[in-house]
Amino acid sequence: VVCLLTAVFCLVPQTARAHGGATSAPQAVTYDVGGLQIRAVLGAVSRVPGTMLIDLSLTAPASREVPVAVRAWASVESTRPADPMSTVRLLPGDAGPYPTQVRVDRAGPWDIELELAKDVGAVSTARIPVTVTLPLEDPAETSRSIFYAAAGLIAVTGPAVAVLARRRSRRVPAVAMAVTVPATVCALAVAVTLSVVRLPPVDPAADDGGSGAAAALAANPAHVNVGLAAVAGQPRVGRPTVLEFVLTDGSTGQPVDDVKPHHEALLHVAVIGTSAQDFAHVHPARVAPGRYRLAWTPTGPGPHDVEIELTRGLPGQSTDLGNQVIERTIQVAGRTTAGRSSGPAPAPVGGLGKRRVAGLAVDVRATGPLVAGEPVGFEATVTDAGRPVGLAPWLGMTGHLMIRNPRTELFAHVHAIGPMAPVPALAGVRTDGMDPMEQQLFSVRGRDAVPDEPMTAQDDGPAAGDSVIRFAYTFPAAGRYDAWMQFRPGDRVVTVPLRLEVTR
Ligand SMILES: [Cu+2]
Repeated sequence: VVCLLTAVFCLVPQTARAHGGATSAPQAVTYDVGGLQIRAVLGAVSRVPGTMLIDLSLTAPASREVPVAVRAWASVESTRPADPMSTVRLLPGDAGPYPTQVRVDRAGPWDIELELAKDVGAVSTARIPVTVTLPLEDPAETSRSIFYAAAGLIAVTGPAVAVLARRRSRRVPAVAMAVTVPATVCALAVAVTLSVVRLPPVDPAADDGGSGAAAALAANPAHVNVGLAAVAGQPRVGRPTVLEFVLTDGSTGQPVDDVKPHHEALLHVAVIGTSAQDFAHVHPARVAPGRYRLAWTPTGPGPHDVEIELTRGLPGQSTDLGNQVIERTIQVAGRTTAGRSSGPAPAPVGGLGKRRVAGLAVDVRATGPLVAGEPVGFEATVTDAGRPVGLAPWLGMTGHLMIRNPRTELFAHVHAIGPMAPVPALAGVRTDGMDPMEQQLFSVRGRDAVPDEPMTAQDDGPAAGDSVIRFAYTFPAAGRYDAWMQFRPGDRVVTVPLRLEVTR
């Protein structure tokens, strides 16, 4: 019966509802929710019942106090959150971090819910999927302990029973002998063997390629279908709307909930209008398994390409199944509203060279001509009144570069070369994190690799290297490309729209 049940269980197709994330190591998830960009760092859980430490921080501080209720839900289907919930008050002008904690009483899938005050906007709730894994979960160790205990018990009691029976001159029943003697021999053999031959410990994080389903998934990650719709009809220029993303598995049709945080978000979404200035890099909030929502106010009319970037993973494991970029288009009604008063003026679109963006001087250079099929390096220096600007990490690194060719529908998301956050203050060119091709592109010879950098009298201030970001990319074909370079000088994100001509 047991064999039959096992066989049936193995034959039941695995659904795509596996939970994302893991707490075997701290993980960061960023959501655009309630008009804020909130980054939550979830700490590892060492035992259950126990606490999960959570730090909330903001890319840009709130303009007024915003209370956030933080709750842990024991599973996606649970109707009752674990007690107690905690409340964080995001203060005006303070980007955090705001430390808090929730209580978890079991291993397995959890949802960490952030509920902002209702008046922050249409999307005020977000849930972070996390799989609580405990560090001492080692099935091999447990089974070995049971073996030792049982073997020891039999090895002691077997001969003891026989000796006692002999002493009292009673005949030991034949059945007892028939059981005890072989059992004793077996137990001794097992105990001796196990104590001599140490089985290799099982590392749950490394248990991926072994199981058939996991190996099959890793070899052929199922495509994600993304349904995209505006919740309240067609979006209009200047009118706040809510976009809903519904993720289903390409093979099972089940909601996709095994999305892993990559570069500190579950979904990275670029919304690109017909003008290069009509661009947003955002992170929709997960509201339910496979369901994400984004509050969005279109700034331009016409078709908008929505590039959705995600990585699926196996629950509780470090393995990921590779990146997918899914493109959708959404139509925006209305007309271009020249000279809108709300928000800062859009940055000018330009090629390589110097420009002013958001009060900063940005100089974008390339290591060589932009030729199809040849690697090229981009380098941007950000200064404020001639002084280097310290760039803070954003989404795990110092800079992002999105590249788009509307004619060929190419979309690329390139990350700044260099170490992942937290970025220490370094002077000159960072060679750690550069591969040989990148080192060659930037012809790294040491500090003199950045001649334009004002490096005098700055030894104790923000390091010069912190105001320079570098990217490497190979354009696949000639043509005109739109690109957006993004970085974070302090408590805001600056976007530099670029128009690049690539020759054959
Ligand atoms: Cu992103």
